[in-house]
Amino acid sequence: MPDAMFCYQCQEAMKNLGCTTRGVCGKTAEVSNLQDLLVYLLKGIAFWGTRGRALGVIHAETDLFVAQALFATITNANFDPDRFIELISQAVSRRDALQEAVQARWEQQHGEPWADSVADWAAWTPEAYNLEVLGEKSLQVGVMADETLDEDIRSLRELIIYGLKGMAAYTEHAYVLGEEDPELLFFMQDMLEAVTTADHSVDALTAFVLKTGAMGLRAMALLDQANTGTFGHPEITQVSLGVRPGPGILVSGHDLLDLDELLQQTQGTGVNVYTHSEMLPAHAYPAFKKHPHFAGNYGGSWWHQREEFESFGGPILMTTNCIVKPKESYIDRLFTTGQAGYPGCAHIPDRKPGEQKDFSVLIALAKTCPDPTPLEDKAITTGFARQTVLEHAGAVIDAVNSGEIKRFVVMGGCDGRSKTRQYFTDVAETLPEDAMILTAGCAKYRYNKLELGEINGLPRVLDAGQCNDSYSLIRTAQALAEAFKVQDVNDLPISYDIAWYEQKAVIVLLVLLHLGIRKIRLGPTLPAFLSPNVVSVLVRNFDLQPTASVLEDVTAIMAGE
Ligand code: FSO
Ligand code: SF4
Repeated sequence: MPDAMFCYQCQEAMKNLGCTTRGVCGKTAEVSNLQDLLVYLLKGIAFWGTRGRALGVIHAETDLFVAQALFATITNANFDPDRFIELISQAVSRRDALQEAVQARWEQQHGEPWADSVADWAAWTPEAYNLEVLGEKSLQVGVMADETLDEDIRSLRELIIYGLKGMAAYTEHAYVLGEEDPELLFFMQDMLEAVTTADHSVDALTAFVLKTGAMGLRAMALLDQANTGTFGHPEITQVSLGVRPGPGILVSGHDLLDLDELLQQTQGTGVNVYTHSEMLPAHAYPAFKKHPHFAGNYGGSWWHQREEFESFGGPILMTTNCIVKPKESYIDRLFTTGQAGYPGCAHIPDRKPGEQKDFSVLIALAKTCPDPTPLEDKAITTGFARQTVLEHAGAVIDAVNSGEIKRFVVMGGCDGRSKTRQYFTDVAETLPEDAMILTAGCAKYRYNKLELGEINGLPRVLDAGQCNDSYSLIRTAQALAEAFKVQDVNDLPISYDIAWYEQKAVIVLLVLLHLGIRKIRLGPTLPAFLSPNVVSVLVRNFDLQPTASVLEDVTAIMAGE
């Protein structure tokens, strides 16, 4: 396979233009191109899926497969070419089964064979599932394959696809916990079909972007229901950052069911369980807190993992993104599961019906490993999801009325490697003491270990949870709007200073735009996939703005600008 690729789906895209030979994330050209081909074939499933629905043909497993496959292509989730070859092969066979059923139903209903033309993505079948054949095709189907495509159309199409990827991740997490919403799966295919439709104008695609935000909100609500319904509502919780004597397993990513099963399987084994990065908020759930061996959080956000996984010393489980190229020193202790994957790392297989995943190999390995090396010795507070905030609504409202809280600043999103992300630490430190920070996602690690004090007994940084728990922040804003009898959420004393990295942050952004939230600051850079005209539309309609200097932004935020 050649070394040419094109990917600009995340904030770390090379020179904020795009990665063209190898991803800054470590993704090879080979994997990037296979991901392009997989998305191309998902459009083929959408071709038949959308037509099938009109005829009453629904393949529910294939609908979910589309979400899982989209999830596998998000930044830093899966680097394994073999996994993508397998997904491509599944996509083709599922697509062909759907095609057969749709055409048969058509003939049954119309009394004549299907005669409509069929797009290449809905029909192309490789002669073999190997890198040579798939690689050659993949070069014809990527983001830049059609050089003549209008740049605004390309930009809006990709914005929709990246939003769908984030939505797919959230939807899949909800499905794993038994919360289902087929409309979300149908919508993903409607949009995959829409982005292949040549006559959709800029205006039509812009409307689809906002519809994607609306459905993103629905996906986040579904996941919130799944998480809180299964594990209880998060409670205010002090999480230790230190280590205990005894071996441990470190869990990263977002999948709470994986954590749940691991906690059950490690019970009474003498092996402690620690969280890393986005798994930190799990400590706030009643179902997990009850385990005495759920020991604490180890380290910081995802991109510190090369040092932290090394010093942890024991097995590490990556349940989703964000994976960084592992060092030799720990690659044989690094395990992936679900949609995550890395060549050379052992993968824990999916659950068999009615059974848990089998984590015994990690537990056995942990017992042979040294105890984790301590990194720091303090505690941080999490658990300010919607229920907790509502329980403390009185204190919050009193503090606003008395002037103790002048402004809320939503600083959710992702962390990343760029030095310019120091901006978010500096903003948190520079905001005056009457500003309360609401956060969710791994962006919080830029300031959640600072001593920023309290307001009216509440910490100045209220951590709602993982990036998907931005849903809680939205519910908090809506509750404040109700309490202060404000019609338009933009009239609340809330500002948005969002850090983004990958496609889950893209769907969160689209959700905020769908809710009509204006004056969002987005950093550390605007997405490379937004064309200048698309940026202008977002600026004109939503006052979206790139982050500027810390002082400029803090001054403007406190002035409500
Ligand atoms: Fe972070 Fe990675 Fe949660 Fe993302 S660990 S960057 S937006 O995967 O999903 O916040
Ligand atoms: Fe580059 Fe980001 Fe794409 Fe990785 S995901 S190849 S860093 S744009």
